[in-house]
Amino acid sequence: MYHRFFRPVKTSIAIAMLLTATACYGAIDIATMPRRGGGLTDNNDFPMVHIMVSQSGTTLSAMTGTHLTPTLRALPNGYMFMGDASVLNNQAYNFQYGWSAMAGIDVPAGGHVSIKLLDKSPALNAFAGGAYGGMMGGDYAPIWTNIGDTWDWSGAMSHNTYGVLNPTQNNYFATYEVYFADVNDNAIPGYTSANITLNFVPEPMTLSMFAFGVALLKRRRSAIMA
Ligand SMILES: [Cu+2]
Repeated sequence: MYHRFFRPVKTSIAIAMLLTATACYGAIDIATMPRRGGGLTDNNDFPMVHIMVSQSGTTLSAMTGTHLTPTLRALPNGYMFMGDASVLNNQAYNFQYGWSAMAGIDVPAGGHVSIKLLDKSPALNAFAGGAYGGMMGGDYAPIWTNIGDTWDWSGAMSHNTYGVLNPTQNNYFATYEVYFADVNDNAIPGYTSANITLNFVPEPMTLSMFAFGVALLKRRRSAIMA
C-alpha cells in the first residue's frame, strides 16, 4: 500500500518539474550582455585565452597562451540577448579565445594577416564579436561559416564569439591557417603560414537538467507499469 501511494506522487513531481521548465520559455526574459566565459559568468572568473601570433624571419607561428579549454555555456532560462548579440540566443557560447599579436610581426607591404578556416566541427558557429562581446566594435556577423572561409585580422586583440546550438558532442574544434595575404586573400609568396586548432567543451548542465527530468519521468512510468 505504501508504494502504491507514493509512486504517483513522485510521478506528478517529475511532471511538474518538466512543466515548470517548459513554462519558463514563455516568460518575459531579462536582457543581458554576452560574458567571456559564456552563460551568465563573471568576466573576472574566466581569463582571456590568447592565440599568440608571432613571426620569426619569414615564418609565422601561432600558439595558445594556456592549455585551458574554453567551455561553451548557454544562458539560463529567463535571460536573453538583444540587438546584434541576439544571434547567440539559445546557443552555448564563449569568447575567451582572442587573437593577439606578439611584437615583431612585419606585415609585407600591401598585405594583411588573414585567418582561413581549414576544418571545424559542423555545429560550431563563429561570430565577429569584438574584443569584449560587441562592446568594442563587434557586430556578431557570422564568420568562418564554410571550410575555406577567411577572416581578415587587424592585428589588434580580437575575441570572436563561438557558439553551438544545443550541444550534443563532448567537444568541438576549429582549425585555422594564419598567413600573410594580399588584397584578394591569397597567400603572399615567400612566407610560411601557421596552423592552430582551437578546442571547446560544452557545459553539460543545460542539457542534463532536462534529460534528468525525462529520465526520472520514464523511470517512474516504467515502475508503475511493472
Ligand atoms: Cu584578449
